Amino acid sequence: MFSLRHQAHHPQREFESSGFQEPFERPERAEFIRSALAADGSFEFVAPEDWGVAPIEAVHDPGLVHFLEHAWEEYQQAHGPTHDVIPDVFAMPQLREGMGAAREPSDVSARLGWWCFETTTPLTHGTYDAARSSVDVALTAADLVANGERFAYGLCRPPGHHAARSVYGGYCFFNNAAVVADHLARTLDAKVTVLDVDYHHGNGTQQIFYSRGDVQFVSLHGDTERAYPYLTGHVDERGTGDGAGTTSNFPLAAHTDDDTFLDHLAAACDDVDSFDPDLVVVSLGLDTYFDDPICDLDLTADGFEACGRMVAQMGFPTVVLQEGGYATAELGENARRWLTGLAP
Ligand code: SP5
Ligand code: ZN
Repeated sequence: MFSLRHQAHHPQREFESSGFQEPFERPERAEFIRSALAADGSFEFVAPEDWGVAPIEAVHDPGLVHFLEHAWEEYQQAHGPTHDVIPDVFAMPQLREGMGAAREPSDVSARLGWWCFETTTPLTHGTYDAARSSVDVALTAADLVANGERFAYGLCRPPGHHAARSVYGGYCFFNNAAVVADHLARTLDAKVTVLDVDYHHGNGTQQIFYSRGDVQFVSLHGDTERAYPYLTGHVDERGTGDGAGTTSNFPLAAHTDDDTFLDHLAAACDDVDSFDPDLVVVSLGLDTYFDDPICDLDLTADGFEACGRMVAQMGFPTVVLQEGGYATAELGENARRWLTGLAP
């Protein structure tokens, strides 16, 4: 599943560590993956369908969806012309400590910091369309698996797992994996696992399902004591209420290699087996690669193939959705190897 509409999201720059830099999350990422899979010859490409906003609003605040649809235009009218739109003030709850909850501001600049939690995720003219297309790609892949395919891969861009119910960031706008997991759980009355192997903790997915018993969230990630997004991903986060025990986190040390990662993945798969889902959704980040420019794990292409093989061995119907991965030139080969391990 792949859509060219991702190209409409093309930020000029990312504001991080007190400076602007070339965005790491850029359109070529998806192009490299698409061309590597096409060159392989054993992948069948399917065009995505339009699923509308209803499945998105089942996991996200409709206010967030509405904001993302209109914010770029509103900002241009108020402060434009600009190519990228980035918040400059954040609605930290501490500002109103002891004064009751805040209300959503009316000013568009203030609303940016209400709906977005950080500075590296610009809105551009085409961001909303690209983010919608990414969800359509994910849901079309899920639909194939719901209809009997053992595996499908959604080449999602922009990625999704940092987007929580009511806030976007981390290069993510709509949480593709969460939309898919919720959609499958509801429409099939099924138990679904989201297995997140991106380098970064899938804070958004964890938040969306933290109190749900029908969707399990299992994540391997660089320990958030040192790694983005910092505030979630600890082993003692296990879920609450109906979701008690349905969240598992596996924080990893810097320079974790293939063998150690696979040991942790085996433990994660044990948790999945115990939950015994009807379907598995994989949040596939390839930023665990040794040469990723913004991460510090040491996986290789052979390791990725072994990961795909281990996930397939669990035996569940599986939807794989693309998340991060910033070693752009090697991204296609790494995705191809992971998927080849899954479905040789
Ligand atoms: C989907 C995905 O992989 N999102 C990743 C988002 C990472 N965002 C930037 C991390 C910023 C870490 N800043 C470290 C400062 C070191 N100078
Ligand atoms: Zn990541």
